[in-house]
Amino acid sequence: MRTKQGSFISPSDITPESVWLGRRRWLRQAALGSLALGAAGLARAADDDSPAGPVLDAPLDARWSTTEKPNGWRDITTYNNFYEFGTGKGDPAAHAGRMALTPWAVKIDGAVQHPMTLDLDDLRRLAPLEERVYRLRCVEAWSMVIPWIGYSLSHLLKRVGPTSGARYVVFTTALQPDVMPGVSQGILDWPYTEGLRMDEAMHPLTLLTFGVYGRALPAQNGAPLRVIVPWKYGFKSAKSLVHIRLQSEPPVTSWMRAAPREYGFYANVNPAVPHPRWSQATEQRIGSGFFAPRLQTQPFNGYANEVAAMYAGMDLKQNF
Ligand SMILES: Nc1nc2c(c(=O)[nH]1)N[C@H]1C(S)=C(S)[C@@H](COP(=O)(O)O)O[C@H]1N2
Ligand SMILES: [Mo]
Repeated sequence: MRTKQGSFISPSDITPESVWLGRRRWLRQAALGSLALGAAGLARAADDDSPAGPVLDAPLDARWSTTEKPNGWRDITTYNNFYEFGTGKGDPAAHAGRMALTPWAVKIDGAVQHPMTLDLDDLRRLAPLEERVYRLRCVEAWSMVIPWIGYSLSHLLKRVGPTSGARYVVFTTALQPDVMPGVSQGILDWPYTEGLRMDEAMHPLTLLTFGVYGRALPAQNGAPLRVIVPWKYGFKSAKSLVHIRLQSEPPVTSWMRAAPREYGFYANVNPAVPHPRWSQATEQRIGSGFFAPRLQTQPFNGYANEVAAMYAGMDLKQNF
């Protein structure tokens, strides 16, 4: 067990790294197999579990990765929340492919010395890409294990030079109403916005994410780039980013406005604070099979050793 996180995962949750590496090798072989088989192989690849799309490979960063068995590509790319495309779990996979992804630019401004607008190539080159295998815990009480590719958001934030007024970071998602059937249904105040305190945004676990499973992010997972904050409920991990703003005031995010009686700004995973309509004590690991027992949800989604110090002195039952 090389990672700190291992210390609070129960042994039955753990898949030895050799099995995980074996899976990666297996997936590569499966991809080669479909090349050798030509069109027949590609047709089969469409309904098997092989990663697809442009290759975006990066070395595994074991320091920040769990050794739990990752979900398959199919789970990760067909069971999604991306309300811009509808509220059904299959809606993002059905509709997000129509999003216009090129050209793509992200504006970074506000309380910074060097406001800038960067295109996707600039952003990808800004720091070395790493593979980070993280748990994702949705507020709806399901979870997955996902091998993301990206780098710590802190690299980008350091580049723009935060000023002393930079206490919060606000993320804004792309808004393309013509191709986003969920936008005209109301649901949230669009565009989707999320936010972090500056120290949370600078934490090495907070990942500016460009890929998954060795491929560029599929549209439904937030192409071409998103943020992943693994110790918070999944809704904090905003997709398809177009704007990152540093500011002194705490933002009111889309979900805070839409559901003020549910979770607040922090939204740290906390099994002790139930949702108004359901418990958060346990979670269903997607893909584990209908009869698999639910897992105990861990404080901070199992990242307490890494992040709990940021909340010292805060009442986590109030400031959720
Ligand atoms: N723009 C945007 N980002 C979003 C969402 C959304 O509806 N719109 N849903 C969030 C929720 S609730 C979750 S659980 C995760 C899901 O990410 P995934 O579909 O890649 O697993 O994305 C988050 N980011
Ligand atoms: Mo979620």
